[in-house]
Amino acid sequence: MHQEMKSGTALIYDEEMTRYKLLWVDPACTVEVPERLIVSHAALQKQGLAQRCVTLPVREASDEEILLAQVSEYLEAVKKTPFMSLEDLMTFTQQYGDVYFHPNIYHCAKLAIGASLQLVDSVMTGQVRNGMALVRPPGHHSQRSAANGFCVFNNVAIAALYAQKHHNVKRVLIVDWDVHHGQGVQYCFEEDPSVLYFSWHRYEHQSFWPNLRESDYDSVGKGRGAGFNINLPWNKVGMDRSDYLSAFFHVLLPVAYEFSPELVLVSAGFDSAIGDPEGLMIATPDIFAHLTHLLMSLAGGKLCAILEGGYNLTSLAQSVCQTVQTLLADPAPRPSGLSHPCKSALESIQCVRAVHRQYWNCLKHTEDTTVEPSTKRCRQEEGDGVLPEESGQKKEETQEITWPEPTTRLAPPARTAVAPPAGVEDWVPDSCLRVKGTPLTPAEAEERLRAVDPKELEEDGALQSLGNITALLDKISNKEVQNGLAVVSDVSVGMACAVQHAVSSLTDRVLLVFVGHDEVPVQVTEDGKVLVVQFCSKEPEDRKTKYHVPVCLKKQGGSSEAGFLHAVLTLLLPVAYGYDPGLVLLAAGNDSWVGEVLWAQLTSLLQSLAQGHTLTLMQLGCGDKILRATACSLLGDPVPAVGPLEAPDPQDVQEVERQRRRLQPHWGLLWTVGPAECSSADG
Ligand code: X5A
Ligand code: ZN
Repeated sequence: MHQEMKSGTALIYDEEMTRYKLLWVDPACTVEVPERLIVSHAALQKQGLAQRCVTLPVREASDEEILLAQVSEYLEAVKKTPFMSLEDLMTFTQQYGDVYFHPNIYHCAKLAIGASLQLVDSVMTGQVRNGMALVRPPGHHSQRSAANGFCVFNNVAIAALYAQKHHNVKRVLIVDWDVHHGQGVQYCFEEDPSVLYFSWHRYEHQSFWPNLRESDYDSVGKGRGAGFNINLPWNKVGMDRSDYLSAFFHVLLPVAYEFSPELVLVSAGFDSAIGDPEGLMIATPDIFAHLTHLLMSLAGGKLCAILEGGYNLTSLAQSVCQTVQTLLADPAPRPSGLSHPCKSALESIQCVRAVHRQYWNCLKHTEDTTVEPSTKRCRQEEGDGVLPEESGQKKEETQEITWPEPTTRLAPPARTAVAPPAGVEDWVPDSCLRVKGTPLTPAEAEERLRAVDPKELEEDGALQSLGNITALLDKISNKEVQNGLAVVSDVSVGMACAVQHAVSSLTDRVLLVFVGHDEVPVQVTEDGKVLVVQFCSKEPEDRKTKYHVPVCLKKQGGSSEAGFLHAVLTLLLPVAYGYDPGLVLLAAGNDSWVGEVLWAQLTSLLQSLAQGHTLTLMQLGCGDKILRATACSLLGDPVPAVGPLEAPDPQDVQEVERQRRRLQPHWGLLWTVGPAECSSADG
């Protein structure tokens, strides 16, 4: 109830947009079929997802709206297409690349924009939290006066400009995860620092469509817009989930947080998923749950996904469902079996980080490698006739490629259970389930907590706290609730108890994230049952194992937020995704310095793991504000944006980088340069 009311998800679709198709033979355009929308919408209905969304009607965009990103000569020309003969349509089409016209496409193109603007309106007015528009024709290849790549008008570019004009939005982030470069979007905002455009795309050293020099990583924007265009070219096919996640952890997310958008638009093309005949990538549809989730913590959750490409009907429908189900705040599937990005992906990631380090504080520390445009490098490599190392693993042929259907994502009947201390519960949101456990007996407590000084259990409420923790974990274990929050008299004792109980009855992998200076009362062993990430300001004793990640950050100053986020995005998340816990335990000690905004961010981001199974432990007396923020984040409410970040403290960054280097041999998602270091291979 809570979730559907407070964080509604809009779904915008109209069958009318299926009513145009290719009327002649053109091999370049055969994949762009009406069924793309039909199967996507049918899958959403079949899974009961469409019914959970707020259905909004489409509308036609006005001339004025279209002209936000197109010139009037072009608009006037397209206006004539409904009245053209087949022959005239073919002739008209020929002046553009890889696109086709149809008597009804102008109408559909106006609806595609109108759908996108309806979505922006509903999100910006707060009618819903987020949403998706299922549209045809797509938009990101459309240029001011040209159709291109199945696109007539630039839906996403117009949506961004419309949001700025009508909703006073200052900064818009456009994430283009379609497998093609949205060059039309790049051209539109090249000189505009108020719109940050990120695109990854199949490139293969410029040999893949649209074969543009300016799709390479060294196109960073122009003039005042320098730094606000981020291209991540994929120079091989066969990119997988680890490649995509690394791009998010080490390029997009740090920059996006620093930029601090007020609205996130996603050019949501699913030709970057497995089975697609255009992309030839191998990331399974579940990856879109994670990409979506990771973006939902930005801009106060204001996210509009607008369909672009996606040509394998099975993969497309599954990917659309993964995206919408995540927008609806259902728990993401566990990110199992991740490894490390491939050599070619690492090279691209390293290059894009290097060219952007002069624009973004979060990238300042990256190696100042001199990088040549990848187009040049390719000719050298291929001139040799020697294929790069990994090319054997990345297969060109996709016939008969199959993958398991994504698992059903079931949300437990209740989202969040809270065990508040008796009498003090003003801060508990109504939709939380309240839980009171049976206090442990002293004998039970001692049995469970052999590592803890029994004196600590004599404290007021200690046994009740432990009973509450046990009760919450049991409810998570029984799938009665997704996550829980316990306010405890002693966080250290609570952590020890929770880890012990979770390992014995819930999962064989617990991720413990602790903010505080006390020693973590947990044995970190090489069997990997527990992985501890500790944020603190004084150097903890370094337990030299891959399962202990101390992050020593400075406590005060305006730059502490940036340092903390840097650690979360580039160290904690990559390790956590590689570890793939069955439970996340999040604990704030009584000396935690992390404020409620960052804490809510952390809580929100970590819910992409362990199917959302998170138990949070907070110190009694830590304050209603942070308790309420935590509970709301656990409930799946949008978390407040952090705000544009200052430069992180260099010492903080050094500490994170030190740990990153130490742990790289063990956690492949930490890598940002090739094992041999790609630049050394050139020179
Ligand atoms: C929206 C989109 C792809 C055009 C490919 C033409 N367009 N070869 O995915
Ligand atoms: Zn595409």
